[in-house]
Amino acid sequence: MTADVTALDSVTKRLDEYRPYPFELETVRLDFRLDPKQTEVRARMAFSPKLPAATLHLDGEELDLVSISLDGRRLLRDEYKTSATGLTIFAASLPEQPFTLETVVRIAPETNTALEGLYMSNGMYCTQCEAEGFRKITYYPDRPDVMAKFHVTITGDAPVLLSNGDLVAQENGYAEWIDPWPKPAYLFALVAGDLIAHSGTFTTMSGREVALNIWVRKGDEDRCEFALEALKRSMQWDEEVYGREYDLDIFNIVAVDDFNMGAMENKGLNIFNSKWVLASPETATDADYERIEGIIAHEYFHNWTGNRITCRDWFQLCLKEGLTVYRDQCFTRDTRLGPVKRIDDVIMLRARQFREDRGPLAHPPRPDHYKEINNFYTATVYEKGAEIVGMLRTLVGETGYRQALDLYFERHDGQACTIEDWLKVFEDSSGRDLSQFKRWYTDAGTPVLRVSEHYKDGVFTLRFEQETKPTPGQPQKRPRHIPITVGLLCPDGDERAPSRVLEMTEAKQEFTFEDLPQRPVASILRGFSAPVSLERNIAPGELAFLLAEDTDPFNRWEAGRQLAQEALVAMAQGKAAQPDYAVALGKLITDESAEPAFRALCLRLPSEDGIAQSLHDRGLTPDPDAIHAAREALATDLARNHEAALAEIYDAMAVPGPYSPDPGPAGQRALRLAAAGLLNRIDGGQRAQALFESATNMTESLGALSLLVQAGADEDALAAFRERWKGDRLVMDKWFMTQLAACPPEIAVERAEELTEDPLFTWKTPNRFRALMAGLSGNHAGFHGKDGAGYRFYADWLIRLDPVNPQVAARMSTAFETWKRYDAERQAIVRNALERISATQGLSRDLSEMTARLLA
Ligand code: 0A1
Ligand code: ZN
Repeated sequence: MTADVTALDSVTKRLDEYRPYPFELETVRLDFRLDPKQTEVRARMAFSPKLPAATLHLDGEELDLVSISLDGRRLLRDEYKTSATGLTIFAASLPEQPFTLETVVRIAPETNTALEGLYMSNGMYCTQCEAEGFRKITYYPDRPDVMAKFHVTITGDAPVLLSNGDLVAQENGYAEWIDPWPKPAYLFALVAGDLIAHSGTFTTMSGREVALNIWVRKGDEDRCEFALEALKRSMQWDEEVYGREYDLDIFNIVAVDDFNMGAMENKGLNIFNSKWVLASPETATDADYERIEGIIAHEYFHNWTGNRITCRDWFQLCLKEGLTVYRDQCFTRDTRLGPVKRIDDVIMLRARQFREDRGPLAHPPRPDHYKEINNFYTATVYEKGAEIVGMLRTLVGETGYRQALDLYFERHDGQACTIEDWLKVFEDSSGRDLSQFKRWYTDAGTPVLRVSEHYKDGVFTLRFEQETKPTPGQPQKRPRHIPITVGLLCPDGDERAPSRVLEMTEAKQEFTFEDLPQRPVASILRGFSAPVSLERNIAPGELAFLLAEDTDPFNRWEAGRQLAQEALVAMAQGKAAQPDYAVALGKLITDESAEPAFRALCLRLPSEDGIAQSLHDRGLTPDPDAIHAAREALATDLARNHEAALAEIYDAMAVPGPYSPDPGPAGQRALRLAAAGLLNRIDGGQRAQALFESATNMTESLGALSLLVQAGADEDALAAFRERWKGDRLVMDKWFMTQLAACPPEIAVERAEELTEDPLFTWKTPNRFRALMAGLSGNHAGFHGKDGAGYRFYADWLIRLDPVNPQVAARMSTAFETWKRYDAERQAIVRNALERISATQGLSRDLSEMTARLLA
């Protein structure tokens, strides 16, 4: 073994090395004296030894230790040691009985640009502790299986001082908070600043009144109402659907501009990226509204799935995340248009998780090793984790699911759990054996499910074969337990056999349907009942039939998507596309019995990245320019073929009256914009221009701007938009992103370079950095331009951001995860760029783990 590998290996954490913490920590008292340069944190921890003669290790990073004492006695220098990662008190200095350890440390929130631990954003103090940020606040056993009751005092020069739990005392510049629920340190939060609350109340199912506050910067208070109402709907839904009641008298949400992720479920004090709280018709799109509601729900639902029942260690992250995403998805399905939400979720899953599963970053939903846990807040842990919960529900049924969840809450409330605990409640409540099913958690990769159909003498047979390609560290794959929901349709469109769940457990397996006088058309994997890649030899005519007739809305949409995908794959190889898609789509778009939102989805062409993946899956090397040209050509064809119908839709779908983010009007706007998007190719940008000038809400304004950008007719519009919104950080993020994502690929990199010179490109703010970089990487043919300028530009900025904010830099490096799909010249440039990042002096653990995995 080389020295290098040993060095890296010493930071690898492994699931099988888990050991319980040798001390019980019952209570912790934290006293903060806030100061931007020198915040003092006094921590008093009541420990009881669980094992004899154990040393006490506390995690701690970048802390300035002022004093340490045990049961009131100052510890001597030879009784403990500090290192870059923590503080160890030797066993000989520890009593066998319970004891209190008190430490005082100093930290500097003002210079904390990594936004982990205690930091400052626009003069406000704020914390982010998940996953391992608490160790940057004080010495502590910073691991989720150590759960303690927190009592916090805050002294500081700020009108609002917040922490978890209930407020027990308050005076000028001082506040005291007690959280009665034991919690791991990652759920700790503190906020202090000049904030203003938008408030309300919620009465729980047992009649308790909970005070609700959304804390924002002055000037933002009129953009909180939607989030507040979404919170109330979430609280109500969790009571009705899961029987879960809120457990404190107050629930606070704080919006912060500088935040590494979307939001954080700290107990009783959720902290949100302001992007996912603030909404007004003029500044937020329909999609923003829906997402805000979903994230508010997600963080609130964590109170039970994450906080009351937490994770034993970070390998179990998808225990809380998969389940909570599943819960927020169901909430949105219940409160908006269920089938449309399901389709949106699958589009996302394929775009992000399937892509991850096929590349060098593939990992199981429950990984068994990592170097930096922050790199595992992924689509696999979140979205695939949610799909696994959905499959469990399909397997045990509606009632079985509720029974399992009731048992989960009853058995594990107050505990730090594992995936094994989770599966056990399903086994115990349903009597089923889930040992094979567990592979969904432990094995990486998306199974390919091949199916062939046979019909003879009234018997219809489906023969399935499953195969999962090797993924990093897992060369051999075992068959999974796959629930496949299938329905059969008569040629006249009637349901022949209603949906039935086939349970596949073997590598090859067949299922028969009897007494069928005619060969049926099978609708397979209804509702996307398992996260697999279905391969089926199906005639375009049958797909067109399913698109027109399937009673399962997901598969109806899926048939259209497949037709489009086939057409695009053919065109990207210079072949002619079959006309079926255009014809079938023509019928659907004028079908007024279908929801506008559903029709809008059907009009959305597969993404260029998706087409590239599809070509790669067929053993071909994707050419980004050819893919872009194919997609443009298909869009133009559709516009020409259906010009009259699209124009009619465009006019009919105008929504009169005041703006509402409700699914009805939002769906109409989506359909209208989808029609405009196609027509934009042939109307010389006329509609886009008119819409841009007349728009009264951000959905239309941004939609129209994006079309103008795409048509290359954007100069005035971009300038006008910038002028109007330059003072609004959230809207300006959209301005940066949209013009890069939508512009002609040949100008994307140059434009990105210019935009980095814009004084509004405050690159240390994660939202702004992400807007620009994700805009560029979202422009498939632009980012993957042959000359490699996109790759070099992107790598340069990751190198620049890394010392400032390693988490965001590492996360953004996933733009490179598909590099091995492309030709040798492109690969050579990417390799070079990745090697350059990886050779950078002082590179963070976050980004160096990512580049090593990307290069492997
Ligand atoms: N638990 C949060 C996500 C989150 C994770 C890490 C963070 O900082 C590194 C912040 C938020 C959620 O699922 O919403
Ligand atoms: Zn979450």
